[in-house]
Amino acid sequence: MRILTAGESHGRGLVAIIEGMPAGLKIKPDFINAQLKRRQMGFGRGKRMQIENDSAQILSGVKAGITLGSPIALLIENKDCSIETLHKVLSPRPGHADLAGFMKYGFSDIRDVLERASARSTAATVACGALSKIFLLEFCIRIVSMVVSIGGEVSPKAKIEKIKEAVEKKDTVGGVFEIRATGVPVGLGSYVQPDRRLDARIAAAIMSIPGVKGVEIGLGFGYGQRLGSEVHDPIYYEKGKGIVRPTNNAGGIEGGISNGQDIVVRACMKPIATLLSPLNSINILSRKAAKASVERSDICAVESAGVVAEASIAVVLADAFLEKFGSDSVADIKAGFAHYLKRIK
Ligand code: EPS
Repeated sequence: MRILTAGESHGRGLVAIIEGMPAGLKIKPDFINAQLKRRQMGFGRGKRMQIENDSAQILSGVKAGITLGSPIALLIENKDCSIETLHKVLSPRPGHADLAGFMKYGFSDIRDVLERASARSTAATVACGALSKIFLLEFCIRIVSMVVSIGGEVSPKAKIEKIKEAVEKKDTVGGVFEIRATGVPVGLGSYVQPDRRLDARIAAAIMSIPGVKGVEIGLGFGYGQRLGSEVHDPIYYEKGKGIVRPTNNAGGIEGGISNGQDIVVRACMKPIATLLSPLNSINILSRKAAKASVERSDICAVESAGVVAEASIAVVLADAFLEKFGSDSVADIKAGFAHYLKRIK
C-alpha cells in the first residue's frame, strides 16, 4: 500500500491518495467521518476545531460503496481557507518547524513553513487510517487509544486540572498516550530487512505525527532497568488454548514480527509550540530580539494525537497484513488468511 497526502492548514483542503487497497471492501463513509470527528475532540483543543467540521469526500476508487482496487482519492475541505490573505509571520516559535523550515526552503515568510508543518495534515492521516481500520476489521483487528498522562498527571481529574492550569497560564501542556491493537495475527513484519521490522515501521509512523518526541513498544525503556529473567514473556502450551504467554512486556512484537499478543505502543507528545505568552525569539529578517509569533492553536492535543496514532498504526498494520496475505481482492485475502490460521494452529 502506498499513501501520499497534500494540503496546507489554511489552503483549500487536504488530499490523500491510497493505492493498494484491495477490491471488494465495503466502505462506510460514516465510519471515516466519525474518526475525523474524534480527532477534532478532546479537552484543550483550540478555536479552529469549532470552525471545521471535517468530512471526507471519496473521489475515486470506490463504486456503489465497494472498493475497485484502484487508487482511492480522498478530499477533506477546509472551511478556513484564508491562506492567501493571512498575515506574515516573522518570529519563529521555539519548538516549531518555523526556524529550520524557513532556512531550509529560503522563504521570506515563516507562514510558508507552518502551513504544511501544521498538525492540520493529521486529518488526512486519520482518513487514510479509517480506510485501513475498515480493512483490518474484516479480520477482527481493532485499534484503540487512551491518554495515559498529561503534564505528568495520571488521574482523570488531575489531567483536566493540568490543562486548565495551562490555559490560565497562557501556556501549553503535553503528555503520553497509549495505542493498543487487538486481534493481530502472528507473522506481520519480518526480521529479514531492517525496514520490514514491524516495530521499526510503527515507531516511524508514530514519530511522524507532529509533536511526538518519544515512542516505546511494550515495556520500552523499562527493559533497561531489569534483568532478562524478569522481563521476557515465558512461553507455555495449554491444551485447547494453544501457545500461552502470561505477560506481554514485548508489546506484541518479537524480532520485528507480531507474535499474536496485543500490540501496545506508548508515545510522548511535547507541549504545543505556540504559546500565548511567547518565548524569546528573533525577527528573522532584522535578527533583532522579538517575542515568538502567536498563532491560533491548541493548549493540549494529546487525546487527538492518540486518535491520529491509531490511524498511523492502522496504516502500518494494513500494509504489513497485505504484504503477508496480499492479493487484489478481499475474498482471496480471506481465503489465504484462513489457510494460514489452519497451518499455524
Ligand atoms: C489543527 C489545525 C490548526 C491548529 C493545530 C491543529 O489550525 P489553526 O492553525 O488554524 O488554528 O489548531 O495545529 C498546530 C498545533 C500547529 O502547530 O500547527 C488541526 O486541524 O488539528
